[in-house]
Amino acid sequence: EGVLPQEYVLIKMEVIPPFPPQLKALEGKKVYLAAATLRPETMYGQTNCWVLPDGKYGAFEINDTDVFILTARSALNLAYQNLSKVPEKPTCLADISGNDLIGLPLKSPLAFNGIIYALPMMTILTDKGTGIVTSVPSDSPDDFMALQDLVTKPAMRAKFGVKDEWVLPFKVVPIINIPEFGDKSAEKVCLDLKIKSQNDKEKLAEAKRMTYLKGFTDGTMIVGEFKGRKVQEVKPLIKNKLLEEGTAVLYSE
Ligand code: A2H
Repeated sequence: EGVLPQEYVLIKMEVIPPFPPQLKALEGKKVYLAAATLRPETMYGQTNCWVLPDGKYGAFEINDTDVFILTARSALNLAYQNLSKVPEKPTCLADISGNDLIGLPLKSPLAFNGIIYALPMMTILTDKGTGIVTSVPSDSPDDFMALQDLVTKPAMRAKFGVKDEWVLPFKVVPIINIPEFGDKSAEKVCLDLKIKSQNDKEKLAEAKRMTYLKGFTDGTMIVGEFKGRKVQEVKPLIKNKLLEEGTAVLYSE
């Protein structure tokens, strides 16, 4: 962890009822997978959610109605940020493994896709953010490659019980134009660098370096309420809109 705290936006990805057996203890509650992001302006392009199959998660009471699924570590931090039913004390209603989350249907704010699914990603760190990541393959090289892996590898889908209809047809949703990279910057850079898989760490770091800053400084929104405006300008506006409508909360660590 760095010296300065990192502030994330937690996107409330709502689990659509009826709940599967492993979530039955949560019946009647509003249950969300809480995904930590630094790019709230990209939420229009969400295609799925990522969980770590071997990851340990819990369902934590945030207030009288809402339950967040995330790591115990992040639940403890949230409890010290006014995001726990009992102040400074996380209350866990159920222990859940990443594998239990795979295939959950979700409704996520701003996403053009009405229903998206929780899918396995191997490179999620459990000591960063919430351990839940929302997937925007148009603008995130990690997300593009993880989805590409599932799409091109039937054995990987079989291993994790991923149904074909959760990943196929694979459609990147273009949301931001970067003059140098076009409307699907992550896809372009992954192809240009010939990245083979989500585990190609060095090349993915390079892809992220190439796209991350450019998306912010040179990107223009091509969809949504702020279409035609610079990413730099609308990022705080979209963040505040999500916070005000209650579909996201701030989280620092
Ligand atoms: B970002 P930083 Cl479109 N393990 O959100 C691995 N990755 C994680 C994570 C974890 N535990 N928690 C969050 N992340 C991802 C959107 C996005 C992101 C786009 C482009 C780039 C990008 C959609 N995924 O991140 O190490 C989340 O993915 C580029 C780094 O704290 C989060 O923002 O800087 C970002 O990594 C936080 O990474």
